[in-house]
Amino acid sequence: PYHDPHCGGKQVIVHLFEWKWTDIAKECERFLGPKGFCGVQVSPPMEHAMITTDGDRPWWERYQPISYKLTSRSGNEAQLKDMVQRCKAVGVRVYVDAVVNHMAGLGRKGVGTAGSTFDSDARDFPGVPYTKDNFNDRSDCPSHDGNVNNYGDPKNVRNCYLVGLTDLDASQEYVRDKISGYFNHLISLGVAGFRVDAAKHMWPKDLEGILAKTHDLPEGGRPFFYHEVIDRNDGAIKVNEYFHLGYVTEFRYMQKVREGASGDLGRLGAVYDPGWGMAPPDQAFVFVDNHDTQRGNEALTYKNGAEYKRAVAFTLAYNYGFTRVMSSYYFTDNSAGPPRNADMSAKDVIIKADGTCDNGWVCEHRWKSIGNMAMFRNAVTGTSVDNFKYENGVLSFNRGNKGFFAMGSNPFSISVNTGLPAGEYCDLISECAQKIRVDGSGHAQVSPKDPTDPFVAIITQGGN
Ligand code: AAO
Repeated sequence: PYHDPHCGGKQVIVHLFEWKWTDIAKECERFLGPKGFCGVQVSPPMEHAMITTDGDRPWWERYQPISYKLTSRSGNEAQLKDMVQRCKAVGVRVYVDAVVNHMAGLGRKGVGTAGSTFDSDARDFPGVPYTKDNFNDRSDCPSHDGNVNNYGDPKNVRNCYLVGLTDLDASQEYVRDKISGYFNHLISLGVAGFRVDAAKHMWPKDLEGILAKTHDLPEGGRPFFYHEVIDRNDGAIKVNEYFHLGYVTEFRYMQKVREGASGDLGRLGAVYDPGWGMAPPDQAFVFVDNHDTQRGNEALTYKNGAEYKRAVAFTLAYNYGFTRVMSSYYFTDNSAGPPRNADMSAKDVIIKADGTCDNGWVCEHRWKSIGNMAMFRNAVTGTSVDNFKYENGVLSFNRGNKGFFAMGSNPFSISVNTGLPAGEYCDLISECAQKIRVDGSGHAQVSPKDPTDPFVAIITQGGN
């Protein structure tokens, strides 16, 4: 029931990490709507701590809630509402990154981005309000220091403090009311769903209680939910505990797609490994990197260039899971916040004449072999992967009789069975700068238009 993103059957979400609401509204109108994106995951919109380190403000301060007032580094409630409505008007929905497992970290006190006072050590958050009675205390947590430190024990994972973040006791009706009240406020503004941050650290039955108090969307239907549950079959918490509550993040996909895209592309045919406990396609929420893993060593990111493009384009072409594309800002320091002005506000996203971004924003979603694949995925929904083939460094397959995709580590020219009916189809990657001619037997001569971007993607519906 929580698996419908409410975007008219479209299939791709983009995470516009740390973008301002005013910029997202414009991006929906000028790019995401026309390109067929389903929606945008936005950074946490609630009031958060302001953490100044070395004169900077780290991105991760936004994962330390102070209240559910909608004033954050990305903008205020009026701007949020305007964004949600303008995006919706062009068929693009907004999904909120919901930080509801905890409030700000121990040792912090002061004022949040909406002006609320707080004192974490006293568990006092008057902007909600939450008091010390609303948090898990040491008697609920089996670890010695009160922090999560044993992923083999569900009680430790869910009752202790994740990196010292004050852990809410969501078994309480009062806490469930406050969290669902936050969701309901956002739903009333037009938000269509939520990423639940640190869902692994929440009891599924508590999430059930919260969702039971969460309203339908104004236009009908349950909101869309995807839960951040990091499961590599190496701990006590399994993704399947959350299947009835929505999609689950599938981190094993991230690892598999990296292995495939970095070497023998043929291995990509085995990215879904049910034997490893990976979520089935209709439960898995998949991505090549996210805002955490792009700061570690385990994922491909924009810094990997061609390999990264292969991983993302493949993810969108293949038939596993519900997909999210990452859109970043350039960084070297893992804590560094978004490109910012002297007053700490995020810089505007500037679009250059060639359609790429400026002012420190990477905009992976505007790279041709990524942004143009949303339309491909929409068009081939529900079809199987056929004629999967890896030969002479080129991977190709078709999606039923609706689409054909090919990519290589190098420029290529192949004669191939596309599985498609005869016709002349636009190559989506080149934005129709070339057409691919399929003959009566389904065969075509296929090569990338731009040799530096070795991808070809064609669809039959609306693609000619
Ligand atoms: C900041 C400071 C801390 C300070 C704290 C409180 O950095 O030093 O103590 O404030 O003042 C973000 C930042 C944090 C930041 C926090 C609050 O990343 O650094 O703390 O904001 O400002 C676990 C959770 C998962 C979580 C992830 C980061 O399960 O939910 O850690 N992700 C979300 C967000 C994230 C955010 C929060 C949660 C908090 O996406 O941005 O934090 O709101 C294992 C476990 C995983 C665990 C990882 C990392 O994974 O299985 O559950 O994730 O470890 O601890 C191998 C293993 C695999 C392992 C993996 C690690 O592959 O097989 O088991 O490596 O990648």
